[in-house]
Amino acid sequence: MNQLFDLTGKVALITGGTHGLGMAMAMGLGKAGATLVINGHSSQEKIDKALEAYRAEGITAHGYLFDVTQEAAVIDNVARIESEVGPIDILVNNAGIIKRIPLVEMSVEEWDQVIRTDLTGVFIMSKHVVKGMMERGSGKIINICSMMSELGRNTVGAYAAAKGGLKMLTQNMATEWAKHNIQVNGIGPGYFATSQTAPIRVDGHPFNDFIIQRTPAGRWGDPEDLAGTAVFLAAPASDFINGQVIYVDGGILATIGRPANE
Ligand code: GCO
Ligand code: CA
Repeated sequence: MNQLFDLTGKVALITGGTHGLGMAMAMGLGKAGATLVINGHSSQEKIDKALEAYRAEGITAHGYLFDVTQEAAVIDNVARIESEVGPIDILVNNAGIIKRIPLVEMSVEEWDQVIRTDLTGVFIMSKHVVKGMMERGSGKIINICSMMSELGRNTVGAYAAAKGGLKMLTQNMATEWAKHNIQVNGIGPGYFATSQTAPIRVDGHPFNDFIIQRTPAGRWGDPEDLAGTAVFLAAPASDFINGQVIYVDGGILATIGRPANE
């Protein structure tokens, strides 16, 4: 394989790598040669099922059950991973949640939960993984952003605040850590067919038609569409790229959209 995109011998930790976009990106990293470590927080069963899926593809994968918002658990599990699997070369901060509630109806508890998972969780994870990267003088951190890092949408205010914040956190991490040969970049997925978007993707749902109409490519993203960008940002090919968010969106951010009859 071209060395620019070769991840052989690298350890990649993907939070929320049990399903959806996290799994699709992790599959890409694994097929490029990385040893995978996936994190999940809901159940060991879900992790085991995911590990089976990776192993069925011939990918070496390990699973760890912990919550990225709990600092003590993060410290403990990062240490376990580094001693049981090896130093973490690549961290993909993918774990996230969404709540679709208008801001005037949203409780502070609901708001806090979204910010805590989607923004604070990335800070906690990165803070504890980057220390080893600094000592070794290399590392790749990929933060999973969103269309909502750039655009607003009714009902997703807390998510947009977190994902907009995550874009700036990405720039700030790059600012502080680039001198250690650590690259911190983001991926901003457009609208993808996953369980997260299932409630708004059902046939006949006005949002389903809206997204297809609003996306120049004329379709929802397939999770596999993200794998190439994940590999690129994890590989030597991107060693001088820092603090950028690459949007994988079928062209959504390139355009204002078009009238329904055009
Ligand atoms: C929504 C969607 C989005 C996407 C994605 C867009 O309700 O608008 O769920 O938030 O999941 O993050 O990039
Ligand atoms: Ca490197």
